[in-house]
Amino acid sequence: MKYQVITKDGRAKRARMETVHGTVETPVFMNVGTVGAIKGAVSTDDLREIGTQVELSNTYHLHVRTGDKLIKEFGGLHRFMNWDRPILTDSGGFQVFSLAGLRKIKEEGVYFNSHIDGHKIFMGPEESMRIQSNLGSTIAMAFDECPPSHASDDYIRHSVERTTRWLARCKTEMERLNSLPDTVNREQLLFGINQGGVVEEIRMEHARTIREMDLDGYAVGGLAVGESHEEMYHILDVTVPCLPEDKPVYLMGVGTPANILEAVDRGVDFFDCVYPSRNGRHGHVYTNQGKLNLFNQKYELDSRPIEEGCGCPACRSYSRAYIRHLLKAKEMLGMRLCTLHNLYFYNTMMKEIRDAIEEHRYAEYKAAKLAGMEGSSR
Ligand code: PRF
Ligand code: ZN
Repeated sequence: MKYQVITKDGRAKRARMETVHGTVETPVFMNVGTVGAIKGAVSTDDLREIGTQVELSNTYHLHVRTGDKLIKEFGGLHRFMNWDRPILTDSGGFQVFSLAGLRKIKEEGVYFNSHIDGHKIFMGPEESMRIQSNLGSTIAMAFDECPPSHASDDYIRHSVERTTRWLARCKTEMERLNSLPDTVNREQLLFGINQGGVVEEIRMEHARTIREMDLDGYAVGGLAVGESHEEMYHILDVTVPCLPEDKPVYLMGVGTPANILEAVDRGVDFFDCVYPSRNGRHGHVYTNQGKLNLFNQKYELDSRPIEEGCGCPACRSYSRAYIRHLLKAKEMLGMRLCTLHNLYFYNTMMKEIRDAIEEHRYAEYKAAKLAGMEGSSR
């Protein structure tokens, strides 16, 4: 893996990461395909067309449905999905905490019930690394605990210490797996995850600790879980400078276009979020003038595309009126077109961000983009 900062504009970074599955130009928005498919009937052919650089899948979901062993036997997730560009897999930690039923967190890992049929599962750092190794993703995420936003400082401190011990175990297991002859991707990368809620000191201390562990990249987790936007930006302000300059920084599960514009300004490279796809399935579409709800009656005879000048498959061929009709008729095509437009909007915004940083006009770009979308950032 080679990661190179091409240029900086203030704290905003324009960088390039080379992996065994090709190059990633950052800042980048990864398109979320939890079970190895973007919800809304979006294919990997579609992803290529809308400019997706990295696809993101979830360890936990692929483990409980279909199973990572079967995917390994098939030749790995890349071959399974027919996607030859980078894939990042989330470790399962966050999904276990947000989805699974009754769970017990122990030093060795987490005992919980499957959200599909309730059967008992155990997942710890080694299990998560083995599953991600079977999937053969480009980037594996460390197994962490994302403490609830209402947790006490004392709980957060103990949780973060355990996440650090888990990270050491992830690293050891990943090195072992990458040295085995029948591993799908023997150059699988490992990103560590910073936690600490909104407690400044814990965040900074944890960032300095994991920085010493020499990982391929660093994520900031545990944000966008109920705190205010200002708290999130403040935590980024104090945490990102404690992480290495020469490694990629990933803000997990964030966010709105406004959140991304602000986080880029604080040195973040990688993003992912379900908003564009989830909003698309509900007929909420992003434009440079803010979000539209295509269910609104005012679009029933609107012959314009979702956004004038947009090059996405929806805007190239269809009117707001027709897409509104599809959504009202509950036709899958309606959700699909809105999802394609929204992902294209995010991917295009990231391209604009990269160009603006390269041309040292990021502050102006950000201000203009935010002013245009004002008041409708979600
Ligand atoms: N940890 C992991 N995945 C995540 C998060 C986290 O804290 C978040 C928090 N926004 C999203 N996805 N492993
Ligand atoms: Zn469009």
